[in-house]
Amino acid sequence: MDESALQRFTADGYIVLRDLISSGRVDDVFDRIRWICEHRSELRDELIQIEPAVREGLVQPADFELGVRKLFRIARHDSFFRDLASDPAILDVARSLTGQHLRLAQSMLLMKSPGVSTIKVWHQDNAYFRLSPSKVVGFWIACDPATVANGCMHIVPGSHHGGLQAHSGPGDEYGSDVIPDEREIVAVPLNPGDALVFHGELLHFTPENQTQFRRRAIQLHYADAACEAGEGPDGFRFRPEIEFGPSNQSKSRC
Ligand SMILES: O=C(O)CCC(=O)C(=O)O
Repeated sequence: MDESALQRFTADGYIVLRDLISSGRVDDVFDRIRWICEHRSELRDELIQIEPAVREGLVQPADFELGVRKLFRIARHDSFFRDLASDPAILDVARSLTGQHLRLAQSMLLMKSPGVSTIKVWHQDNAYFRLSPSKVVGFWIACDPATVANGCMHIVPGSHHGGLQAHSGPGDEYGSDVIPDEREIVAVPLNPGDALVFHGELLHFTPENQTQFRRRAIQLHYADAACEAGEGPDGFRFRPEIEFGPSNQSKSRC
């Protein structure tokens, strides 16, 4: 990472990296998601989150995959996503922003299908992890084109400087008690393969998908291995997935 990108990350709490993963790899991601959904009986239920409207029987999507909101801990459980999360290009950026000895704090597939999705409320990811010091960075990698209309990331530049805000609410509605002013908010549309790289205490939100097109994304969080986790919200337990030693050669599943 060059010095100017580092300075922008420090000041604004985010940078955008274009073409972090290739279009061929994005196609492989789609194939792998399909495969995982077809073999879902091999995944524990706690690793799949279904959209509330689908769970409650209000909407019936054309297939199972279109009703999935999130797949959790996917790099821990699937070798394809483990390889992706171990990509040296991603690890180099994560190391520049956190530390040499890293942990993959969390991996997720974020699906936001048409006709079923809801917003993800304003929050800071470190409100879940409670990592101290807050040397944690997220990569939100677009797989479909991510637009304002289909639910791209929205952020508040510089909000990481304010530290952790009070959060409350149940389950996936756990969010910041402070809602940002419209004028502070920046939408971050991305092309497939591009990544928003953001500080673990940057306030962010995604609106619902109002289009008929899919909006799939991968989210990976890395933290300095020396960070200590505090007590997160009810039902959330910090469980890192992979540990990466200071070189790209040493890696172990947590
Ligand atoms: O809807 C999204 O893609 C973002 C979700 C998110 O920020 C999260 O789950 O922490």
